[in-house]
Amino acid sequence: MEGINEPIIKRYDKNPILTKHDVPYPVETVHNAGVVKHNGRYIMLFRSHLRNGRSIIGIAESDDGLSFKVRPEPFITPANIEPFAFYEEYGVEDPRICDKGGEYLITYSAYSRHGVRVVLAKTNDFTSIERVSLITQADYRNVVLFPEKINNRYVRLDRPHTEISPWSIWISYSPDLIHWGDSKIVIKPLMYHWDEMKVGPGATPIKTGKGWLNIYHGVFKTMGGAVYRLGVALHDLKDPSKILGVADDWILQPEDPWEVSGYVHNVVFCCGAVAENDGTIKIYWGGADLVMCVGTALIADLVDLCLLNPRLE
Ligand code: BMA
Repeated sequence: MEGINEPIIKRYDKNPILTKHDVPYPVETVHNAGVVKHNGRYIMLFRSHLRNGRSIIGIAESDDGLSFKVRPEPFITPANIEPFAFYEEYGVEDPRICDKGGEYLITYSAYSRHGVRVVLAKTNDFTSIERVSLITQADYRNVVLFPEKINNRYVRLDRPHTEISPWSIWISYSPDLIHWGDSKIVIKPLMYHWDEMKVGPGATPIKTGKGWLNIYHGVFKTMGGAVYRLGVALHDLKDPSKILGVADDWILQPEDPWEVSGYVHNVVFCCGAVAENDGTIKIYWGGADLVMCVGTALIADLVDLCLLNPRLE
């Protein structure tokens, strides 16, 4: 019988699935990875800190989505061509991958003395990558692209920084993936709730029969520091600025030793999930900004959590 305290995400019993010891070049962390299925195999783009404290993005492959092998060379390192080099001086972080029907769009954070911006890049084969454009100004992170055009426009979620209110999830639209506008705030942190400090998009939105499933991260400040957890929200299929429900409960919190303690304590942070044909989803998260972990859930359970147990604003 399913226990009342069974978690909605079942952690893989061989977590963590990837650590710095699996990487054949010097890095200190392996975390915050985007994952996608390409030609039946799983491709993971993961962030690693170098020993200078700045980050690069490596690549790993897998047949089953659980056991990954890292390629000998990193996949994205700071650019040496302009205008990207200027804005990637301090490193590249937290990639998301969007499968646009065989072409893969990658969005990642670019750090420099001018702040953090988001770069859009693309690849067809995960052997080479072409940078397309810087698609935000400074002080944006966590851009996730919807995998299809909606009402003839590209759609994204992102998370601008502000000093005035808690950091929130916004939606924007584009005719060409380069020029973005019509922006609107869609999910705010809720006071005295597990995500009260800030929220941000996590995985590329997953299309379900009942709406777009958005796996996001939320942060709560405690006397022991901030705690990063994962939550879910459901966006209307035809108008994703319309929220059908934000689940009241988190779906994952730091519990395993490598989530509770590491490079940054008490962090589970998601940049990617893969929906399988059998109704399950593999959710990938960085544990304590140090290692990569995976777990599975039923997509229907996550959707129900949004619709049947929504938080009250
Ligand atoms: C956020 C980002 C993430 C990181 C998280 C926890 O602000 O920097 O890349 O995983 O903090 O440290």
